[in-house]
Amino acid sequence: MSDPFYITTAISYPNGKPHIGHAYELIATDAMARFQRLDGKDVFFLTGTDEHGQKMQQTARAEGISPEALAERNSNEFRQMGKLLNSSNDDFIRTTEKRHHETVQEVWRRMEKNGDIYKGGYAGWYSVRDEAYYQEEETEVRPDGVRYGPQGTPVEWVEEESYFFKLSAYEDKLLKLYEDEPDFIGPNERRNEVISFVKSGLKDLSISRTTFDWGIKVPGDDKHVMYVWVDALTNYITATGYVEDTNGPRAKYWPADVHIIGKDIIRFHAVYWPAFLMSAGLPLPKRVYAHGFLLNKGEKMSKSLGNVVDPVNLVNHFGLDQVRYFFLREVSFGQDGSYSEEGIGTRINADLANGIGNLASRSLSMINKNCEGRVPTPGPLTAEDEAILKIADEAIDICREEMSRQQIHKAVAAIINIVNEADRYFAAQAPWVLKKTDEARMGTVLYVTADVVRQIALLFQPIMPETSAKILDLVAVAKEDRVFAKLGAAGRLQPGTELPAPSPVYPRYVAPDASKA
Ligand code: ME8
Repeated sequence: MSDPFYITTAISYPNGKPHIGHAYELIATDAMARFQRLDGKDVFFLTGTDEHGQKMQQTARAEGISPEALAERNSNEFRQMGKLLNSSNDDFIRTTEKRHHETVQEVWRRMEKNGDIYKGGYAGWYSVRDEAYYQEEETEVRPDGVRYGPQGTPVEWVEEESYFFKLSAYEDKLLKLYEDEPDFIGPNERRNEVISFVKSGLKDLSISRTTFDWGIKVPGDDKHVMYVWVDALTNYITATGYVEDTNGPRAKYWPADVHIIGKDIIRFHAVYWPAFLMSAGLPLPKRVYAHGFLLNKGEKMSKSLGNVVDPVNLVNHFGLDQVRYFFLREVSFGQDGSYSEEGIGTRINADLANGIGNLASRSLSMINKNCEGRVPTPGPLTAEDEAILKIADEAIDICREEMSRQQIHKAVAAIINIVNEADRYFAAQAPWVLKKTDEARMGTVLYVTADVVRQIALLFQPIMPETSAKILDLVAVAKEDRVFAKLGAAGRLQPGTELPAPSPVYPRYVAPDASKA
């Protein structure tokens, strides 16, 4: 039996259409899920939508529809985006589903039974948009006369009866968790940020609302709906069925190996979530990893700036794998990243068209013309042949190490390094010269290059699933051999195998303006 591996994205608010930040998170998480699958793990990959809360209710009211209808419509948009991006998620959870209501209410009852929930009154500066209360010193009144919270959203004074979670009782336990499990939070900047937040003292958390009703009801007190974060975070365990049955078919996936989220919600995942789970007596996820924010040409995306790029347009313009590649290569996963059309175009041409695309097409065209379209039979290998094969054969070790720490960009860089080395090898060996002087040697060089192309395509599958498959078709790799176990000597190309006529996989990107000129 292969080891289970459970990975999640945040669940998105469907109060609007998905934007490029959502697409980015899904692409990155998909690449990690695909990587582990190809590496032999039994993967469960979850994404979905976070459909309750005041913000949803307000947006729905503004549009003159019910929150159910709003959730349904936009949740479908998120599902569609997943299809468009070729996301390989195994499930898509909606917090309005019955299975989720049941799990959340059970988790609540367990926290209550453990003595961590009490009723009290709550008053404070509340941001509807952040769905969070802030302390007075975290807010400011701006020249427009409006008071704003730390995320730059307006806050209002709210007083209500509320249930509280005894978060203050978890300060030491959380600090011990961060110390005992140094990998619990990544990257390091976020870990430090969370530790200093917890060290500064934790207040009990208001976890129910009476001012609106679009949410999961508090067991035994119908006037209250649960605070949306108690509801939302629990989605990760709902989908495994672990709370209902620790022996159920998906229970083996809990605890999750890693929750992938954006840096703005690290506090919820690294402070509240483990505290809730400890209270309910449930196992904790192994890791929470926060990626950075995408900036459009260096500016924060915002609807008012009009630069919230629609992922559909981006994919239609550049191609899906090209977009996936760009974000995973260009942005250091864990840091903020900036993108622009020029930047994407340049990357596509440098790394894909001129890089792997060119290497594959030059070597495979030569095989097609000079080796009767069959994988040539290699002669004795030279030190140069051995050296380039070794680089390709061993790249998986680097990729595994980097992917285990969510350093996707470094894994991609290791694959691109093979392309660069192989280009150098190909140029130095000059098989087009050997064609006239030493055909047997030409065959060896083409064989070695084609096997390196095979390995590059195998490794690129998590990043660019569709185009990698095309390259693997060109080197006639059987479907069942497209796994990491076949990297290196285990899956070398078989001499004599017939290859299809090569066709280009990565066209050059020409900016629309330039093509008119
Ligand atoms: O926060 N760049 O939902 P959400 C990169 N429902 N990532 C971005 C981004 C950007 N510009 N904008 C948003 C929520 N994200 C909650 C999560 S989880 C139990 C509940 C990321 O739709 C953001 O950081 O506002 C988050 O990880 C995800 O997109 C969904 O954001």
